[in-house]
Amino acid sequence: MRVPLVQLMIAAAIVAAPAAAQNGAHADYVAHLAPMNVKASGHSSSALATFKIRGDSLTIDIAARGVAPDLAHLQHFHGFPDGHASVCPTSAQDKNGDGVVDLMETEATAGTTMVPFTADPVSMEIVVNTYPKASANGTYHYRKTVSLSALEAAFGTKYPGQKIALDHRVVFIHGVPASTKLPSTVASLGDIPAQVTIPIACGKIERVK
Ligand SMILES: [Cu+2]
Repeated sequence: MRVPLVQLMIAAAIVAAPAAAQNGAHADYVAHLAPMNVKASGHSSSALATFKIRGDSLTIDIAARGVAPDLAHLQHFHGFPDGHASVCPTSAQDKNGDGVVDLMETEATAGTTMVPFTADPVSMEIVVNTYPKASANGTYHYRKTVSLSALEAAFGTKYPGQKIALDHRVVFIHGVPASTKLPSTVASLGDIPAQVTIPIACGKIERVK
């Protein structure tokens, strides 16, 4: 029996629609990153981060300015593994009063380091050398498109039962030159120098479309 082509097309459209919706099909998120630790870092850094979901494509775009020049900057979204919403820390999170809100002190309001914005976010690898490097005038533009389903799968492996949930996360940019003098009380991750992980900008991700 021959089924007219137009009927096949209608049937295909009906089948395809829920699958696309499941993938979030079409959504835009934005984070306006404001400067942090300006005094200690000597830089007033800011950035605009956008996240565009089109079907299974997630395009991450981060344009930063005022960051330490000629330096690779760590950048990630941070969040809580139980899914509750993060907010950017304020100076109130400088619990030891050393004048710096260090990476460890951000955890109370922002949670933990989750997804890296590197050459390969889906790897979920945090300690890599593919973070963007700032130009001589302290700007950079990072842009990466990944498979949303692949990222969700990697995320769900690391945080079982959890979703990426962008609008519950915050974006951080980190890093000042190795030569920057910081108080010895500024904490970092493992044996990574505090100059590498010090947060210099933060912004909460909001859904805009
Ligand atoms: Cu981070």
